Amino acid sequence: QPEIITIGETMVLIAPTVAEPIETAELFHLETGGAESNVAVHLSALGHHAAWASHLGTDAFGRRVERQLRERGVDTSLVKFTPDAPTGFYFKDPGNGVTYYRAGSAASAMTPDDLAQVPFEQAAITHISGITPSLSATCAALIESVLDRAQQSDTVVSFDVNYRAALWPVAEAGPTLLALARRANIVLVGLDEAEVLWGTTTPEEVRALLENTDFLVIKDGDVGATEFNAEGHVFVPAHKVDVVEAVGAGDAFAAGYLSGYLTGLSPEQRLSLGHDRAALVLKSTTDLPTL
Ligand code: KDG
Repeated sequence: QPEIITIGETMVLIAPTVAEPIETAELFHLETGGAESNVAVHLSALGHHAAWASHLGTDAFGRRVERQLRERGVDTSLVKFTPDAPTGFYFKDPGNGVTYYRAGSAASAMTPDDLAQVPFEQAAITHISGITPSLSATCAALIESVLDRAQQSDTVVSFDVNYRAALWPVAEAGPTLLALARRANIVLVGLDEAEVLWGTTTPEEVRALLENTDFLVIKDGDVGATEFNAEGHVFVPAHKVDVVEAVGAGDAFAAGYLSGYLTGLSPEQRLSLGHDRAALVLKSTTDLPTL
């Protein structure tokens, strides 16, 4: 049985092999990228049984994504291939962010009914992110439904706020993501992200908005991360890293942290494990370097 279940869209990722802009880069990788499946890959690499649930198109891209994740140890038995919509994809443009081609994708058509087969009750952690509610009305309903189902079982919900400005405006994302975060047990959020969404400038201000969250982790880039819990708070500085490309580092951090949570490490140790995993990704152009 999976110790952790993650749910969310995964796409084919096209990224320059070296950190050069798309306009001039010559060689590109075809990879797999999705915040929630990235978390599952890192957790598998750390020795956990992690399952990823989602929809993929019945196209070669979908089969490729499923195969790559399975080969990296992720349990893909909850994945559905749907014929009516394609697998999404996106480009990484080093220095200029990402460009998505995901509107109308297979995963954006997921609905709460797709959760019927997902065995939340058996997983210690269910991990979701703030990307999914932005994809479609049915995906937003799916996330509400995950929280409803989780509340009726012992699974702990981990929510990575993951605001993606290219997908929805702050005016909508700010209140929606705060309401969702308030229903989760573990919340991961960037300090800069919280500032954009909620106008907070310090970890304490974020804590004031999410005062009942059991484990609130606030990441301040290359400075470090703070966990607030019932006993108080702990700060652990980030590693010094020569950053090549940062996309995917948040997922790596989440996985390291959740692995530490699952194995009963102290707050300090689990934040450190988060930084260790993030450092691996920061040094690479891909979301998922060989782990
Ligand atoms: O965290 C990395 C993700 O941003 C990337 O893998 C793509 O899932 C993705 C998204 O929606 O941005």
